[in-house]
Amino acid sequence: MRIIGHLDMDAFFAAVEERERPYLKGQPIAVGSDPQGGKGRGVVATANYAARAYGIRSATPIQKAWELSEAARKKGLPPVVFITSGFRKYEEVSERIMNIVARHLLPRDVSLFEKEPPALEQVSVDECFFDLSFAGSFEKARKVAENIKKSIEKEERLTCSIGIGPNKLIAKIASDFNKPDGLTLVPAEQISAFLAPLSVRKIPGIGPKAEEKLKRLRVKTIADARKLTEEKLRLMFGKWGSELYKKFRGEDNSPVITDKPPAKSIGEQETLPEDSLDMKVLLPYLERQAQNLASYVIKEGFKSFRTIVLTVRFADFETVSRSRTLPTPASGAETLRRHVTQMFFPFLDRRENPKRKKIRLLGVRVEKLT
Ligand code: TTP
Ligand code: MG
Repeated sequence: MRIIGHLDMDAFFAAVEERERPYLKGQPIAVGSDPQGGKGRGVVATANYAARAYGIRSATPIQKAWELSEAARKKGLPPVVFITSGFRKYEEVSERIMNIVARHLLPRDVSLFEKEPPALEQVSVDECFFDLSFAGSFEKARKVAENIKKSIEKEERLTCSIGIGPNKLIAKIASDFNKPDGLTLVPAEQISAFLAPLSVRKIPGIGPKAEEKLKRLRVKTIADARKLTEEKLRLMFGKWGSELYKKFRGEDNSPVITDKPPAKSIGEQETLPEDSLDMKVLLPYLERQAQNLASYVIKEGFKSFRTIVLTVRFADFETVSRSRTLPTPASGAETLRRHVTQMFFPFLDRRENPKRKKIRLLGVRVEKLT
């Protein structure tokens, strides 16, 4: 039995900005180009759910978004906070999310080694398909999905929505079904009832034009669309009509195309039980990670590493990585520990931590393995 999952982050860019600025909690936020007091050009990349209540969403012209915000302000509602996007940052968060998902698809020890690529296909910055067939049943797949959601919540303080179905088509429609923070399962026997009341627009590929064409035949829901014969659909849409005929019935055989395995690296990261800036608390964590990592390197059949990456996440979720590439390959727990500690000290003072923020997570990774 195939069990496929689809994950999509909720209001992704906006949620990343919101978590980094606690004072924005609950405020309407639009991420995109600069509105320049209503004269700006460009569009909104995304809006959080509070700003969507004002009618602002992805691709809304920024000028229009500004007007909607002003209109809300005149009604006594909070104006929209406009944030210009930092795509680089979202890519980094995206990568960490994909790693979290991947981790849950593999036995614990194997995931650490990034050995076999997990059956995960990233399809955009904030969404991916993954194969959950290994779980064996929908109920067990639900457990895995719940754990993925919990890990993302705990490690990234972000919410996502997950759909689970017998194929990619159903998984994708299901993840969108109960946003934000949803988890929707649609086993094979429920496909027909699940799809029936939905708008034809929920079928990926059906945009405003196809919707309009169908509307002329008084077809609005997928149940309506199922009354059309395959021949009729082919007349209307050409070859694509046959695909649509299947999609209206929830049929889809497309495979999860496993992404290329990531570059060889081995890493560990750990969220501390409590935020801290106390060297006596933090150093033992790093030392233990260095120790573990050095033995994983050997266990994985490598002799040496050349690049060491230290990741520090502060209490406010700002995340900084510093790497050091050695002139020659090195090995051993003691060497690793020494470098990691040296790299870490600046985070305890002005050099890397001028605001003396507490630390929430520490991670160490080694690369250029030979
Ligand atoms: P989406 O997943 O479509 O949107 P979203 O995550 O913001 O909100 P939802 O809760 O409905 O999933 O897109 C993911 C990110 O991609 C989004 O945060 C910003 C970016 N994006 C654009 O830059 N332009 C666009 O037109 C769209 C649709 C998305
Ligand atoms: Mg999304």
